[in-house]
Amino acid sequence: MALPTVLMPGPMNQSVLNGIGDQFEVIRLWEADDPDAVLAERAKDIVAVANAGTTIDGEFLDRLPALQMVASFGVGYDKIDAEAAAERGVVVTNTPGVLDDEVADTALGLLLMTVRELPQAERYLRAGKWPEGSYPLTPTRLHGRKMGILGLGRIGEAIAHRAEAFGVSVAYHNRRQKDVAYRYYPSLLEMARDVDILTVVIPGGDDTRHLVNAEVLEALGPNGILINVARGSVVDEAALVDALRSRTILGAGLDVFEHEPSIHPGLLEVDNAVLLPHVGSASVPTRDAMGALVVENLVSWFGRGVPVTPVPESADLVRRVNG
Ligand code: 8YV
Repeated sequence: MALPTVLMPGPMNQSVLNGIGDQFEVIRLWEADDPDAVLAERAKDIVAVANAGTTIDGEFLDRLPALQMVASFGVGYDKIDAEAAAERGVVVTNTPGVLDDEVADTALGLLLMTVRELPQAERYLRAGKWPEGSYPLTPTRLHGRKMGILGLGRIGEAIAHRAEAFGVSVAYHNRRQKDVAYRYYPSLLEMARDVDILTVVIPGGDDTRHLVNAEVLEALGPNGILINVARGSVVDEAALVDALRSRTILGAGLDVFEHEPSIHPGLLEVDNAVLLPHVGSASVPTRDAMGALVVENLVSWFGRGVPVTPVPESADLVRRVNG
């Protein structure tokens, strides 16, 4: 019997290829000389897409009439139109849970780097400046600060636990209050006024675009630190550059950017921003665990008709399929 055909639009973690290689036929689209021709020729065979970062919208889905599943690598799936997929009977899965600790560790590392200017201090040493005098004292410190988490999901809670261990108190803003001990703010602006660290962990997409704007940054204030490990689109980057230049806020630690991998030139110029190249989940064991979950979703769906980690937009469809 022919193996089910999986389309891979772009390169993925090797663990995905290793995991599905002998159970599926994999079309490695990025290696094709004429990807459109390959898609047209193989469209009727393609039952799944294994995806890492390619935009999948209604138009793309319409080209694949036999498609049943989009198995996405990563917890964020803002590049996939999951509602359009559900309308077409296509289940979307992501990889939640397995990267929470890694991303939370990165967030705390980034926060410490930003507040205590650790990358700048390291650059000072490497530039041979230490013999001329000590690195200047940092204007502030971490413990005793108040963190407001924008998007208290699983990663947000992992960040909250770590923040508390560093002597930082925690509050949060979500659309709805959760059953947790942290103070809830129905208004992001009010939370920004009351805290001096704003940590962005909310999903990207149209609903959250530019939630962190000039007004929120102004409210965060001159002692305020912005940390973003979610999606660049949540922050109005032009407003952030203005706020960093004018010292409306003290500093920013960013792992994600609006137009990554292009970086706003203003961010590269300011000395009060720490910038990382989207490495939140980027360790071999964590990326392997994410890859394994992509594989589990494909194997489970095509073996038993049950996705392991469907996204909420696919919930009704899964219920209907499974009776
Ligand atoms: C990865 C991420 O960088 O999980 C996410 O949403 O942003 C990261 O873990 C991304 O999935 C790589 O494709």
